[in-house]
Amino acid sequence: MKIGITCYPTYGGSGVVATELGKELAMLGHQVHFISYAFPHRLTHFYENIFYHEVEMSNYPLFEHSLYSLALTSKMLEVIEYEKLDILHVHYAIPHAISAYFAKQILKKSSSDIKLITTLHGTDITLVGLEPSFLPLVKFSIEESDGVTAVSRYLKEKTLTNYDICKDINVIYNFIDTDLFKPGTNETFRNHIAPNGERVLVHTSNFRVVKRVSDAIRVVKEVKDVVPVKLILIGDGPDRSECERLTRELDLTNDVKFLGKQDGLTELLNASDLFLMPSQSESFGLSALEAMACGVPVVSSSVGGLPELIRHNETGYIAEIGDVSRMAKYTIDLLMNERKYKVFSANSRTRAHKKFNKEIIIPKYVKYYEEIIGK
Ligand code: GMT
Repeated sequence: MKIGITCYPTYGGSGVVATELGKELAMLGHQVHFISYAFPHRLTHFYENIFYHEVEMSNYPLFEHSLYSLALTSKMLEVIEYEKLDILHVHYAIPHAISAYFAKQILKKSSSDIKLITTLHGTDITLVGLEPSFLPLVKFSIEESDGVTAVSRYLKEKTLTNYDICKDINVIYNFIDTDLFKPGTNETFRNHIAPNGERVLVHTSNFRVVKRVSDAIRVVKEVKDVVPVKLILIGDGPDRSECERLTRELDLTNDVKFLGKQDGLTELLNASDLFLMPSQSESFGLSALEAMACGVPVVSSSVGGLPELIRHNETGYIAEIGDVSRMAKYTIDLLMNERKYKVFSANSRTRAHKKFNKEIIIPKYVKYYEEIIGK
């Protein structure tokens, strides 16, 4: 098959999923064409079957605001027509699904039969998509897609109810390469971050307000008097300065370390004992899955698709949003009970491997492509 993929190319789970999917499809012998505004950061080296098409932006002085959606449509048109794509698979509805719809309509005149698949990832449905200026567009683009997938059952239900849509949405969970994300040790970093044998908590995100990173910091405040811990915070974003201020206010500057954006996530997870995900909204929680695959149990909030990923009292614990004291209690419970910890750690790895391994999920996408092409 010849497959076009449009996604956000830099940081963020939807771009990671889209790029890893493209790599796997290419390895299966399909031809993959990425169409975006920048080179996807997970394409770390040259892949024979992968091509990249950058969206060209016009900077005509009259256009005070960027016309990215239209420029994207133009690039889609070009790639669909000249590369003879079978499928255009867009990740994150806004604006990708709308741009793709226009491209498909324009190409109808040249009797192109491109199939359009939209994968819904999260805030495209639960947050920004609900803004009055976007809602009708999101609803329309979902209804007009030839196929739609959602990364959790929760997100599927939210889409159907929030947008009053009657459509078959295929739930295909996010996936992970469990040969890359696997348990291991990283004593060098562990000794550096926790020189006195403290336990290491970790959180990684794009530091948006929905991630509630400040709750992870407050958990440290409650845990550290019972179990000595360090918290490493990986990633960057709008809420980081506020989190740094809170860390100073709570007198935790020695216990909470902001590492910023990092590559080498597996090494950092291998130096960690427990992952905190206190999000306000989370349709799946790919970073929690990465931790689980490394045998790191997760303490999370009970939102969105997280209960489909994390098994309460088996692979981790789930608490109400904002219930910092309960999250702290669960953290202490796991860190103080070595036997239980080992069981949870093994369960996390097993669940990641058995249910969310790429070997299980990628064939679901391929099957779905075939089904949509066959329609
Ligand atoms: O929807 C977003 O906030 C952005 C998106 C991203 O690009 O990071 O995250 C969503 O997609 C991920 C991959 O499918 C999911 O693992 C995240 O849970 C989801 N984020 C939210 O729902 C907040």
